[in-house]
Amino acid sequence: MKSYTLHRHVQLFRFGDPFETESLCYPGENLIPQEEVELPEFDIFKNNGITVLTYQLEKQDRVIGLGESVGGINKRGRVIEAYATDDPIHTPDKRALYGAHNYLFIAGNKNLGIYLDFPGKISYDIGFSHPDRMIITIDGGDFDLYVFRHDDLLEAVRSFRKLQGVGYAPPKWAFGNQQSRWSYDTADKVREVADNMRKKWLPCDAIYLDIDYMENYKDFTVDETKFPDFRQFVEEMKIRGFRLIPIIDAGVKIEPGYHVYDEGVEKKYFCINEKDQPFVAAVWPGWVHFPDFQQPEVRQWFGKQYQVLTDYGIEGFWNDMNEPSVFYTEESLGTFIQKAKECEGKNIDLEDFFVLKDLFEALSANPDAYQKMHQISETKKIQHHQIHNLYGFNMTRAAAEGIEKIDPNKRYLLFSRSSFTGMGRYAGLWTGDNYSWWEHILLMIKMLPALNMGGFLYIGADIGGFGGDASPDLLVRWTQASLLTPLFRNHSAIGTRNQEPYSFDHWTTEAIRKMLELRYALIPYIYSEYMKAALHHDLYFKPLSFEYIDEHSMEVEDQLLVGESVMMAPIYQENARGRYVWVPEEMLLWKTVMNHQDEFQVIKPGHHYMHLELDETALFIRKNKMIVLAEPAQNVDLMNFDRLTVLAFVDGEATYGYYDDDGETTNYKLEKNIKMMIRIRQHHNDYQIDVELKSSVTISKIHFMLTNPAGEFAEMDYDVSSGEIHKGSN
Ligand code: MIG
Repeated sequence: MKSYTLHRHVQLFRFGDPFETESLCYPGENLIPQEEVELPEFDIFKNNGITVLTYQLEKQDRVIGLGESVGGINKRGRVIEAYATDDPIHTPDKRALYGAHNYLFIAGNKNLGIYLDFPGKISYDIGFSHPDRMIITIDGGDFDLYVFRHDDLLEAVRSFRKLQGVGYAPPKWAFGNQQSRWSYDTADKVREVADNMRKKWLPCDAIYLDIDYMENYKDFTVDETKFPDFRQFVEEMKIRGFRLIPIIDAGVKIEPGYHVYDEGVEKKYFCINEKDQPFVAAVWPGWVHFPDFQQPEVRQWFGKQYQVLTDYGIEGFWNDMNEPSVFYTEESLGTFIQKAKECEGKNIDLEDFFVLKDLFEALSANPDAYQKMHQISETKKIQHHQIHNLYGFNMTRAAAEGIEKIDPNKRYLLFSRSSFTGMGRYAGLWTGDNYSWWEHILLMIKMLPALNMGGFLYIGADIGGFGGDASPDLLVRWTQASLLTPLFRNHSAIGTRNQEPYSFDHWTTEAIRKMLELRYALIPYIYSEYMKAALHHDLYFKPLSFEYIDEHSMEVEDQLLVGESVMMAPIYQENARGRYVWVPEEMLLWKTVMNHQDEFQVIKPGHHYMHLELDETALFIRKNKMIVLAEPAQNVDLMNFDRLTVLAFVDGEATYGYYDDDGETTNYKLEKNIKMMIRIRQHHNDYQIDVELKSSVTISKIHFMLTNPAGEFAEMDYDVSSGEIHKGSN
């Protein structure tokens, strides 16, 4: 083991000769090894190619991070596995989901952060086998261990994030409402969704195309029988204010004559089997090959294919099935069929029955396929299993780099299902196949900050739940809970009940419209906070414990801080007409109610039961903080960001740096785009407002809505051209 100091608080411990994952992007080659190696926090044990790191947990230690996984914000008591898995049933016992996120932060008397840069399987037993031990089992002996020793947790996260580079910047319209379903499988069905959205005045920016838009599930093809004149159709929808977002799957259909297949075979771009033949597996298209995204040349080639769709006018994609998901292989299918034949006509006993059943279930037990599949890394043939967790990351990197070449100045929407640390530079992610279960609203809330810690910022869950049937109240509450998630998309599985916002009764549609309008009103704040977090290695979603040190804030698992000014505490319980909220400091409650005026109320620190009927949404504005709002519109392009409203809770003095940019080009440097600095000084019910604007800014009017700790409310208008403030106006 060698050790290096990267920074006063950051050390790298290199075990053996690690595989270069490229998850981080600092210049590693300049490292100078140190003599003394010290890693006092861990006991290290190596056996049979496996490395076990053991950490002694103290009673009060909380373990947070590990990205996409079931469980709480505090993962203590669980086993979590980093091994990208397509598992559509996220029950509490599940250990692995789609992404592999090897970072965690131990918060207690001493704070410690770690990142394990290793592309294979790792398991984290966090006080499960033994209550005060964290046992990390690494399926190998060659890896990098980064240790972050900061007193402040947020600083530790920032240090980790800095090593990854700046975060992905989506176009601004990607913060609007998006509607999806598996599938709107014809142009007319897509039109119907668009019609309904506009007819019911439901703001929406994008409609999704799931696998059925393709010709026999072949990537980069469009089925002209279902989508005649696709180019024209994309344009028609764009004129109506909707972007179409097609899905791209990892597997390439085996079909001579299909150009992606032909070229891939000819140039040896696919993953191979033990005999160096392209590896064969089955997914939606039937038999497929998987591109070997480990090879830079393959990434370039695959990335270029996206142009087929951008040439049609497409501006966003979602990459799916890139764990990669395998339904079955020739071998697993063969074994099953053979056993089934043996049983045919026989009076089979229970043992045979269970063997048969297990074989059937094992058809999609991917680990076997991952052992047999191989990839090439710098001329070396490597078993896919060893580098399994990089697959989705590299597919998405391929897409991002390809798209960037198509138009270097344009931002595209891109997100992926599978991921690895570092992918947050290239794209966002969605949390995969959740269910229309109330429990999954809470699971989403818990996952958001854990994902942010790993640099995944453009994130969201399928609103309303993917599997199963959504009830109208579930959809309403889920929409409220997602109000501030950067990716805001309603999506549902084939065969489930329709759950578009207009699919239920009139009341539900109205309640959701109110929420969507609130979402759009919040876009200036969401965008400002998102971009600052991406460019400044910050957290957009934070557990309360990152800002408040009282004992309750350490424990809260169902409230989050969002950006610098807001606390959210959504309802995620069926039939609830309110909930308990922990308010760690005095805050301003902003309650929106359908068909009523908004309500504002100063809330004292403490535990509060908040009444919130189904059509009521609460947001909390932190003390001496503010949020920036705009008038909602039917889509983001139609919004006017020149007339803004600032909602502030001021006790003495509040300041805010508002970020904005053109929302579509790659010209998004942080300093340049802090478009205004706002300072509000309060004395009783008197306010002094200073707005410092960048010269290029087109903002013309700002409406201020101010509350002081006495709960007194004041409104005033700031006219930018004259610099004058008019009090009491509306
Ligand atoms: O095997 O493309 O997570 O969002 O709708 C299912 C169909 C494949 C899984 C994705 C889901 C998508 C679905 N896909």
